Amino acid sequence: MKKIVLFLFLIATLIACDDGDVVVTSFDFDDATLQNCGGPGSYVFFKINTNSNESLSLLLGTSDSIFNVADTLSFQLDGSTNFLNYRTFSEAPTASYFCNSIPPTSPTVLQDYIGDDGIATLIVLATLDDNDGIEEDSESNLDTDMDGIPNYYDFDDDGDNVPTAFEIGPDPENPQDTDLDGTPDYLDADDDGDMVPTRYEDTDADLDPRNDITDVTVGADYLNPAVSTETIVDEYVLHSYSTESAINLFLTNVVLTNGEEQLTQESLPFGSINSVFSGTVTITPER
Ligand SMILES: [Ca+2]
Ligand SMILES: [Ca+2]
Ligand SMILES: [Ca+2]
Ligand SMILES: [Ca+2]
Repeated sequence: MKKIVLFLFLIATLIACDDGDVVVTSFDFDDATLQNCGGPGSYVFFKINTNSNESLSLLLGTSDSIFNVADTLSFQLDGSTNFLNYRTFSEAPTASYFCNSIPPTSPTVLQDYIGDDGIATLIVLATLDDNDGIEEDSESNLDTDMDGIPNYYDFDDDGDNVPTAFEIGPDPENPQDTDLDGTPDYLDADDDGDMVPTRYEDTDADLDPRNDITDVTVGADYLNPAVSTETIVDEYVLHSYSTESAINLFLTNVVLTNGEEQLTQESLPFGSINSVFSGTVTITPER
């Protein structure tokens, strides 16, 4: 059995060979997981086939932050700023091989193909969420307060400076509607229906109407129709939302060169990573 395997292996080897040297290339990364490390100035993406001791790695030298905004980015492989490496090793490398700033001396590189022509395309998908307790359609650009932030990641949907999560009340299925006008507080710019917008029932103008209380037995003025003290506040409170990015990476028209040897790949899927970046964004919407 071993002999048959060896025989088939040699055939595969000889097919890949065009100048008489024995070139061992399986170039099989279908089951390998795409991994990444690095950041602006040196993004590294790599796949390791631990069975055949080979790796495919891509370096992108862009100084931009490429993961935090939904976009489709294209990079021309040029051999210096952006390049691909296909390597075979004496034994399988680990992630640290690609992620150390000083390249490790082991395992030994047996063959090193450099891809200095082709296009790397990176599709970045970003999921933005205000975590406000309301299920909102991320396909919809509905923007109730027209502050430029669609409801699905606007933590204050009606722009009254009282966060949605606070305005919903105890039961998200039946959000609170203080003035019973059919519009729940979190979408109502005048929660108590006293004709003074909630954002203006902010006597100390600290961008929080919740702490302006004339009658402690009723509560905050913005929920008390008997109090209609108006203070013009035309600023929005600081907004925050979470963002998580997924990527899909593929290469097209790649030419990998190792001396006289050349491997061409018209279409080379590199794989995807579900959570390549996550963070919190804070912004103050413009009025
Ligand atoms: Ca909005
Ligand atoms: Ca609000
Ligand atoms: Ca209402
Ligand atoms: Ca009021």
